[in-house]
Formats: sequence, C-alpha cells, structure tokens
Amino acid sequence: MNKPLDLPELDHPAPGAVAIRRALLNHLIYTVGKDPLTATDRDWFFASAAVLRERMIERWMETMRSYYVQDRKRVYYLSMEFLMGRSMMNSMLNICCEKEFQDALDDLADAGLKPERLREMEHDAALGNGGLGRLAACFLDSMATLGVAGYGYGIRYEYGMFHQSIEGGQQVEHPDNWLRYGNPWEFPRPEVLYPVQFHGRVVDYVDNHGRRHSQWVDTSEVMAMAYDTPIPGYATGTVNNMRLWAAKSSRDFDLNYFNEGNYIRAVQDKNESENLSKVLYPSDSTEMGRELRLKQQYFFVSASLQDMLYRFAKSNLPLAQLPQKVAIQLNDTHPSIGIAELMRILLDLQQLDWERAWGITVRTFAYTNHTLMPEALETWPVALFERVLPRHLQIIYEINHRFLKDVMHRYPDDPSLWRRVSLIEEGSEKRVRMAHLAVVGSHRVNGVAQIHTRLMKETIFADFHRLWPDKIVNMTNGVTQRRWLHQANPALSDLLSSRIGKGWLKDLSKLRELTPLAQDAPFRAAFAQVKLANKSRLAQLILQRQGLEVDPRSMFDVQVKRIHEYKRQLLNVLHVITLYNRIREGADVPARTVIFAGKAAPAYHMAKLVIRLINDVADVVNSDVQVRGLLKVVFIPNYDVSTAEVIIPAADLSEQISTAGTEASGTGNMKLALNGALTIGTLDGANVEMREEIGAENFFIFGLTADEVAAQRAAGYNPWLHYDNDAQLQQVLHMLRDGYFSPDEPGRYKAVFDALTYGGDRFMLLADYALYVACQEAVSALYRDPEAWTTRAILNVAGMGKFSSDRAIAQYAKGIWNV
Ligand code: 26V
Repeated sequence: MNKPLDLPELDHPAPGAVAIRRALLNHLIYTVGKDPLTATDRDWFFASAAVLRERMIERWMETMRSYYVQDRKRVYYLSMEFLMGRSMMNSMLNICCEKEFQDALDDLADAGLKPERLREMEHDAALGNGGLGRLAACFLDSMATLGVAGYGYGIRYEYGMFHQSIEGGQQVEHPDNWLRYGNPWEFPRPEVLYPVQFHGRVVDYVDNHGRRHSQWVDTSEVMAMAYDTPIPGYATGTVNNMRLWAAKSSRDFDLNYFNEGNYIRAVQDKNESENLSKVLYPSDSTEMGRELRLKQQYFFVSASLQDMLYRFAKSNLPLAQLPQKVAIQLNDTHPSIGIAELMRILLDLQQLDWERAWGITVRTFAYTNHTLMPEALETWPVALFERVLPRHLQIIYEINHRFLKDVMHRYPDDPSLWRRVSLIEEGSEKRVRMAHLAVVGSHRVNGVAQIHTRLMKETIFADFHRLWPDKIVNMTNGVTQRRWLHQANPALSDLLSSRIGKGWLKDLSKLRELTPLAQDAPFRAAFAQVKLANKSRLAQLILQRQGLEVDPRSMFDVQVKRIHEYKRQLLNVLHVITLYNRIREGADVPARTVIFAGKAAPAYHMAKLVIRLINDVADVVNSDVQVRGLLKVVFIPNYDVSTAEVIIPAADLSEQISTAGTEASGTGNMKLALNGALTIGTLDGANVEMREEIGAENFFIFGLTADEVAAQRAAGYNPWLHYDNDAQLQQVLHMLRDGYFSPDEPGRYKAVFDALTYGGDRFMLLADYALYVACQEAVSALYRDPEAWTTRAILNVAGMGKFSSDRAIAQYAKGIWNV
C-alpha cells in the first residue's frame, strides 16, 4: 500500500505543474478507477496518458478542421509498418509541458509514484520489423512538425513484432500481446467501417451506350474498422492522424449462417475473417507468396482508398482534380496493389475511361524503394492473385499490355527489353512483379540514399530509367532528432542546448554551430562525462538483463540492427575472435565491450545461427581469464525501439559494415552518429553522405566500394584466395569449423565456415576481413587518446544536421507531393 497522499498544493507551484498534478489524480480516480492508495505504476502510466491525450484532442480536431476548411492537399503515407515505440515522452514534449509534467510526476513521488518506472509501463507499439517501419514513424513526426497535411495509413496488428528471448544461446520467439492492458493513445471508430472484398469473379456487361464494363461479383467480404492515433508535431499546434485498420467480420456474411441456424459456424467464420489483422509478418526479406500477406495488403489499401475518396468527395471537385488534392506515397511495394485498386474504382465504379483513369492514378501515386536485394522484391504467383483478386489481375494485365505496346513502339528491335520490363515474370510459374507495377503506376520513384538511388538507376530499374529519365529521384533518409537525441539522450540534449540554444530541435542544421566547441576543453570534458553516464546506464541494463558486468570505461563497440547476412554481423564476429586471439597472445589493446542486438526472421536459419554464435563466443570470451578484462561480448535480447533508446546514447563506436551496395540507407547509422558515436563502416547507404558531411578524417571507412564489389563478382569472386593468403583469417575460420566455441557440439558452426568458403561467400566477408581488422586497429589507437576521440565524436554530432527526417520530409513535400 502506498503512503497517504498529501493533497494540498505544491510548495513551489509552477502553474502548469499544479494543474497537471490535479489532472493526474483526477484521471487516476475517474478514468483508471483506482484509489491513489493502491495505484500501481501501470495505473499511474494510464492516468498520465489520459492527461496527455486530453490535451491533444482539441488541437487534433482543430488541425483536421483547418485542413478541411482550407481544402489542403492531403498526403497519404501508406505503410504496412509503423514502428512507433512508446508515445508518452513524445506527447509530453510535443503537446505540452515536458518540464511541468516531470515536476508534477516528481511531486507525486511521495504517493508511491516512480517516474522512471512509470515510463517503462508503456508497452512499445512494435508494428514494424526494422528500418522501413521506423522510418514511417519518424516521417509522421516530421510531417506533423512541418505542418504537412499527412496521414499515416496502416494495419492495427493485434500482435506486433515478436518478443525475442535467448535460451541456451538461441533466439526464441514469443507473441507480442501489446494490447493486453489496452492502448491509451488510440480512438476506436466503430462507425468508420468499410467493406473489403476478396475472391469472387468478374462479369462483363455492355451499358445503354454500348460501352463495355466489368464488375467484380460474388465476393466474400471483410469489414475494416478504423482506429485513430493522434500524431502531435513539435512546438506547433498541428496534430495529425494515423489511421490503422482492424479486420471485423462482415455482418452480411454471418447472417447466411444464422439464417440456416448454424450459430457456431457463424461465430467461427467471424474469427477467421478477423485473423487478417492478427499478426505482423516478422520477416523483412524473402518468405513471400503467403496468401494471408497479400490479403493484408489489399485489406488496408482498399479501406484507405475508400476513406481518402470519401474525404475527397466532400470537396465536390471532379475526380480529374484528384492529383491536385491527394498524394499517395507507397512505402515500398507492399501497398502497390493500390494502383490497380484506384484503377478499378475509377473504371468499374466511377465509369471513367481508361486513359483518364490512368492519368489520374499515375499522377497521384509515388513509390519509395527500400531494397535492392532480389529476394526482398515482392512477386506474387499469378494463380494466387487470380483467386484472391481476380479483377485486379485483369487490370494489371491491361496495364501491362498498354505499357508493353508503348515499349515495343519505342524499342521495336529489343524483345529482351520487353521481357525484362514486363509486369509479369514468365517461367514455370508466372508471377506478378509488384516493383514493376509500382514504377509504371507512379509519377515519381525514389531511393533512400544517393548511392542507393544511383544503383537503382544502374541495376534493378535501369530499363525504366532509360524509358523515363526523370522518374527516379533521391530522397536521403533522416531520423527525428526529437526522439533520437532529445528524448533518448536528455543529458546530451541539455549540454548542446546550453551552448547553441534549442533551435536544433526544429532545425537540425544548427548542429554545425558545435564545430568550434570540439576545440573547447571544458566542453569536451562535459561531453565525455555525458557519454560515460549513458554507458553506465547501459551497463546497468546489461547487468539486470543478463547478469553480466561490463566496464563503462571500456570502448562500447555497438552493432544493433536486424540480423541479416548482408549486414555482416558475422564479419564483426570474425574481428572479435581475431581480437580474442591477439589478446591471448599478450597484445595490449584498449578494453572493448562488443555489443550486439537484433532479431532474426523466425525462418532465417543462417541469421539464427549467427545469434547463437555470438552467444557462444560471448560465453568463451567472457569467462577466459587470459583475456584480462580487455574484451567482453554481449548480446542484448529483444532489440526494439525502447532498447535502442538506451543503447544508442551509450555507443562509442557504430558498426555499419554491410557489403557495399546492399544497405539501401540505414538509419541506425544516423542515430548513433547523432549521439556522438564514431562510425566504422563501408561506403554503403547513407554512410557515404554522412562521411561527406562529417569529414573523412572523422570517419573510419574500409573495404571494397560498391563498384569494386560488382566488378569482383562479375570477374568471379573467389574467397579461397583470401583464405589461402591470410594465416590469421585461417586461424579464426578453423576455430569456427572445429568447434572451438561449441565444444559440446563441434560441428555446430561448420555451416558458417562452408558458407564463407565452399559456398562462395556471397557477401564477401573474406575480401573485406583484413581491411576491417586494420581499420579496427586505427579505431583502437584513437581510443587510447580520449581527447582526440572526444574531439571527433563532437565533430560527428556537428556534422549530422542533414540527417533529420524534417529535411527529408521537406524534400518529399517539394519534389514529389507538391505541397
Ligand atoms: C520486405 C518484406 C518481404 C516479404 C516479407 C515481409 C517484408 C517486410 C518488409 C520488407 C522490406 C524490407 C525493406 C527494408 O526494411 N529496408 C530498409 O529500409 C530502411 C529505410 O529506408 C533503410 O534504411 C534500410 O537500409 C533498408 O534495409
């Protein structure tokens, strides 16, 4: 039982804090229904959320009303994923009263409330896999902050990204029941309900004017119900909306069974249709062709388009004006069925002719590509499409027919070009190429970093680039500095603001003003102090979660991201083992703590094996007395947004070591540098542009360039050449092969050895190994000079001004959306 509350007013009442304190108590009692005497941390969290959301609602309504009154052009960001994380601190910062709220919470401490514990009561909204989903969340924040009339549209998954535990060194997945205690930020809209059709067949008919039409009939139906979440902008009145759809059974459908008296069957069926929004697919590569996933895509796209067109209809404008009033951004190909769906609506329901409908569609849609990896480019079997969305397949065939006619007209002598650009992949099993649909059906296609956009033009979309030289543009990614610097790293935020003011919260380019401070010894000392404190906080978390002690004075060498072969966590492990061998041979190196975190797709065996290897290596290294405390290895389980917010501010070294040409952009690289980590990386993704901004002398680059990777592959890359010529590398690989780290099962990592040698080393780890190890030596040498290290860390922060999602959104607004 908590101590009785001293209900009289505060001693030094900031007027805001007093009101908030009163509101907190009110909501605890009247909304949560709890006596302050018995309230738990969770009860206080729900009371806090109620206070915050109450203060958002008026501005939210005001924003929506003003968009309507001004008839603003709307931007619809369609995404299968929104990786929002927690919202409480964000609402506090953006909506009201960060300081007063903290004061009010602190003041309630004697009522048993612990502000730190309370924050942790909020469950992450983990409705995304990784980079693509988190980018969508940063973009919503920036659209609201910049006053763009932007709406996020997606799926309200009942289960988000799985929870990862490590058992016996291996990843085990657990369902993420994030709604168990309720979601205080969402507003269910049971009246905003749209039917979504599936299956059925297409009938053709001729109207009174002799025109041919198609109609999609005998479909089965699922209802999409809206849930709205307010998205507050920073230091602006704007509060935008994120609308997520949940599947509900359609009442019509059930009635048939009810009429037959089959009550149980009716309820069973209800369950089945509600499965559509049950769970997020936890893979961000391969594993395509699942019917449920295609249905999820069409489900949310269909509901979203109905909703947009309903809103557009209120303006009483002709449909020809749609592109002037609506921009639809496709976050990867996942929602690209929207192109065929808008065509269906314009043709079959609005009876427009093809040319008009197509002109409207292309000028409305734009598509963002997030990966060049062939196995992550979506294709669907034609047979599956035909069964689930027969009318859409017809429309896609018609789009393809007209498109190819045009291509044949322009390139009559190049049949291999026709085959390459076709929306249909021919072969033993015909498939629909969603990326081709997205490119053909959009007026702009963008990559997410300069090098990625260049490679899109040169490789996967080279043919389309020749057809439409102005269609592909670059929009380098960014992250929101409000969450990733101010909230995650309050001490650094305060330090920076004390020297350059708070302007950087709205204009990150202001960070340049830090440049001279790199030469200021007291500032350096303060900066180093903040980093050390953040490392101590992370050390605490590691001690709590794994019972492992790490030294905050050692170099925190961090690789946090999804586990993927192309991201090369395994290259990092090869370096760790190299370092381990050298230390055992007596080398004197600065102490390092090598920290990994990340989830593997449940069916991605090699990625899971890498997780197990990291844990096995950690067991050996961390318990070897010969290591003399110079090396520790940690795998932090369940990497999610909230864990990232603790790890990233504590990093000294950021590992961004993907094979050049494979990582589209990366955004963790940005978050880490923004928090004063130095990067060791390849010339891949946004690393290239970060180095330009930060200065090559403050950035550790190694390895083959993307062009060199391509050239070596073309010439026939042979990993054995590197193996044969490098004794140190051989030693490391043999330790893996021979079970040094898995004495209980010596063959456990044979598959790893084989992949890097006999298997051809697809991601060219062996080609970059020696260069990486040498670069790591330069890193260690610099770490021995703390003043020089801190100088460079400050210059990293100073150079990160470009990488705000505010800048990215401003560029989309001007270059794609025309708002
Ligand atoms: C693909 C698939 C394939 C089918 C199964 C489900 C699924 C889910 C997601 C994806 C797309 C993954 C693409 C992705 O996340 N790309 C990342 O996007 C980031 C934001 O642009 C970028 O920083 C990363 O470099 C890029 O890997």
